[in-house]
Amino acid sequence: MQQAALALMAAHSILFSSPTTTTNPLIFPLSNPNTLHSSFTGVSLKSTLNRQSLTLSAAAATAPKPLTVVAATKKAVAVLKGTSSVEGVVTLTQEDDGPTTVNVKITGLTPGPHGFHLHEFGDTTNGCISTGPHFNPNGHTHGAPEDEIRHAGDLGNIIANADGVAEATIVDNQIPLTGPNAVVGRALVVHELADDLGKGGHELSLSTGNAGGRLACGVVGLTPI
Ligand SMILES: [Cu+2]
Ligand SMILES: [Zn+2]
Repeated sequence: MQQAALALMAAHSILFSSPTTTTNPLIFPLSNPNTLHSSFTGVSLKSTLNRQSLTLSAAAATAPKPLTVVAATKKAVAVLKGTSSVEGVVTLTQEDDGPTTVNVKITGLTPGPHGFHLHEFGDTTNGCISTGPHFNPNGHTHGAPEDEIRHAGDLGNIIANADGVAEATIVDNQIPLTGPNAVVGRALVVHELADDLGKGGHELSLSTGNAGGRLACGVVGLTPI
């Protein structure tokens, strides 16, 4: 198990440092239909990985320059607007594959909690309604951000002060800025009411948290770091 993991890590490092040396051996078995037999492919892959490990060791021993791993920071922003005076700006930043930090400032709210979600679509052709349901790539029911069973887009509540201003910093693992579940191109929505986090016993609790109307929304788009 550990050996396999190490081999995979080695293969991964190689992919970063030298794409040309990995592409050829990986493509080679696919280009030859005779090697598609399952057992042979397995053996072939294993030996390919071993060879890559050796290549890595040799390269590390001879090359004076260490591999440079550049931390990749991604940043996105959403400008929230609606049909009322509610508006705001939300920034999302993510380092490598770490959690996404969401900085929220929304004004014009009634004091108290308001449901705040990442909705599936970045489509505002019909206002915030056309942003669709909560982003839910895993087919779960609605929940709280800290729940295991939740929509990826369930970011809980933000709380407006007496001046109607809600400021919050949310750190979440389910709303990455890249990869298959990337949220860039989707929309953030702030609601009229509190999100009951799936526990209100209302018929909408397990789909929307019964958070009421959509006051303002904004499409998440990439921005300079
Ligand atoms: Cu919502
Ligand atoms: Zn939800």
